[in-house]
Amino acid sequence: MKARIVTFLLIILLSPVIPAKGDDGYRLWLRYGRITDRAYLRECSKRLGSVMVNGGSPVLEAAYDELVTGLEGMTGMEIDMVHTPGGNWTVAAGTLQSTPLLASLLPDISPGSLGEEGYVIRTVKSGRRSLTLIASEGDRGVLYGVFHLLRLVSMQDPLHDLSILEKPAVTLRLLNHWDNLDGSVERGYSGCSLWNWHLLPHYISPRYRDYARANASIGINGTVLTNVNANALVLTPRYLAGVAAIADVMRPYGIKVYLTARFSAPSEIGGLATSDPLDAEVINWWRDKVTEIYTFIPDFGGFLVKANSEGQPGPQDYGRTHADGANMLADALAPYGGVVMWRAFVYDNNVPVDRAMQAYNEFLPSDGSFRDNVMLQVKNGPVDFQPREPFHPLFGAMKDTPMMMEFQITKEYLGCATHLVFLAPLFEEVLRSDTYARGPGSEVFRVIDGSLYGNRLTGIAGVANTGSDRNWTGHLFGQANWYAFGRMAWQPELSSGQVATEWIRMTLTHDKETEMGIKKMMLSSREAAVNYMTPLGLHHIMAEGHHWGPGPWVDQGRPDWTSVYYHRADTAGIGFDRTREGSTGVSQYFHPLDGILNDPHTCPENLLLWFHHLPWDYIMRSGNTLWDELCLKYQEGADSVEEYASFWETLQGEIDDEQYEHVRQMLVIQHNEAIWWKDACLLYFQTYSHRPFPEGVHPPEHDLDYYRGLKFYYVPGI
Ligand code: BDP
Repeated sequence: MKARIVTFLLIILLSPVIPAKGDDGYRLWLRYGRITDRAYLRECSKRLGSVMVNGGSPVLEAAYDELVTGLEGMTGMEIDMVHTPGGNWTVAAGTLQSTPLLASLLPDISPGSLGEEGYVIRTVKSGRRSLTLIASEGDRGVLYGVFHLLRLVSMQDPLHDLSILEKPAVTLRLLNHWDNLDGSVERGYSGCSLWNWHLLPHYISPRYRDYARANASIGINGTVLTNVNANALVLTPRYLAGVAAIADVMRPYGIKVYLTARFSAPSEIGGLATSDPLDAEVINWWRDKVTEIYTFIPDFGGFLVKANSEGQPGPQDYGRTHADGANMLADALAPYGGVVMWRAFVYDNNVPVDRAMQAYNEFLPSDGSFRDNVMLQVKNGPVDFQPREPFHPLFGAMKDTPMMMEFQITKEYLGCATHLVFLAPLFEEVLRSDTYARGPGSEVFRVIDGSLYGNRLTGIAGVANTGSDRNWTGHLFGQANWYAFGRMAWQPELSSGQVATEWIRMTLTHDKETEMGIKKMMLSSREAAVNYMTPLGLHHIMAEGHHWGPGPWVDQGRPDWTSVYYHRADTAGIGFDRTREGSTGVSQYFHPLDGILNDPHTCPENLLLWFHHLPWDYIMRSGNTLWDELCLKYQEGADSVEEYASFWETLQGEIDDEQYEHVRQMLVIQHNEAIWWKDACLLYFQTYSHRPFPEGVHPPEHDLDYYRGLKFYYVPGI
């Protein structure tokens, strides 16, 4: 004990007071860097010096290991592990069942109130001792509680009077990897896939465990390993052995593994003449395949399916419905407790209906016809992960089908991994949108957490932005989006500001002023991107194919993949008329929202051109004409990035050198690209508006032909 105090004092005296140098970002928000605040260190030493551990499951082992590693890293203390409840400990972490002492110290926690994943963290007095307790009814809850305590320490939050009770609001909190078996990642901008199928199952990269730790620390409890544009080969034994090896690493961190199921697999790898979901042989094939999968992975989570969407096979190829397809797979999985996440991202160029309306039209009639273990996974907006979209009208409309939210963490349409765009405000905006499905207060998050219609199954998925880059996400601030997704999946009502604060303190700095500056930048960054890419409700005007950079002129090929389909600019004005006189898209929303959106004077201006085609001289609330407002928004977006770049330069020496320099260079790229977006879009739209740029808008650097002529051959992500 004495030796520990001496070491501790030495560490305090020798602790560096300058920021660490050369952080390559690998450790994410789990840096566990040495705390330099001496008063806080004293508090840690008083309260967290010895941990009572009890129970030896792999999940509890992972929890204890993390607790000790984290505390030792942050405080420099050597943590005592005490194995007997009667010993001299200050922290206890365990389940109420396996550690009766915990139950006796927490008499108000009644059985069933926390569940497998919920936990309490509480400071209690026992005689003269002040104890910190982490307790759950399940091992995973203990793990989450441990990560919560580590977060508090990492943020240097007070530790003396803790009274925390947390339970996840959503049951399935999943990452969706769009990773291919060849190691590429569709719409991935941070290197190659994390999964090395060539070496699996024999070589287990240490990254797999660190990936699991990072996810567990933010409450993510499932991962879909493969691309929605699926490859049936992953269902063959050679790959299933690899899936099993990954699942073994994930399991102690409470993470289940899922796969995408290619609907034509029975014909492709099973040798059957058909993949018709009502064919007896096909039904048997899937049943056997699922049984085989569970012999490899006993806790396999289930299938994510993209069917009859963008050329993928599906039940409609055989004249069957989405429900026929989903239910057939669900029946095969049901005996093992697996689920089907059936994607609603369907649209057909041959259907002469506004693309934004097609998924609603397709799925609403099938509400109530899915098996209990099927969820409909719906993108946040009705088109495709644009910088801003209204929420998808299926949220609230499907009363008898559990709806799973799909966000895109990888920034396919928001500057790839090059732009600093914090997505929490986007997640928050969508989750808090009121659907009015059961009157005011029927927010999207209440659909997702099941409280609106009393759904038993609840879920939220994020298309991952992780890859083989050393810092996992390409841009350092991409880590914040992974972090935000997990935290908001656990608690959809969490604010973007809270999430930003946590991430900044855990990743970058504890200096208040620096923190406030970075937070301000993060919280405004999504709006900045909307402004320099698609202001006032514009959407889908990016370059075709790779989607990098502007392409408002794209007018060739499949119409619903062009830009002109969406912006509809002409000499009369701009915007997509989705009013009752137009495509009638507004009518898919509940009353009174339909009416609010239908009228340009009540429609939120940030969605104006999503719902309305308006004349160039339409007068905006600011008093500007629509044309002037559009130009000024583009300029505002580019100016915001210039401000971020200047602000960042003030941080030299305030944060880690490597982090500083990485972001500094990225912001220079982002600023150039923001100007590129502004110039290209404004020059193009000017060919219709025939109006000059208003005062305050910087003249474009090149002419329109220059921007139209830019060609890029090797953009990442395709
Ligand atoms: C689009 C992507 C495409 C995906 C598709 C999907 O461009 O790569 O396959 O979404 O979600 O945004 O299925």
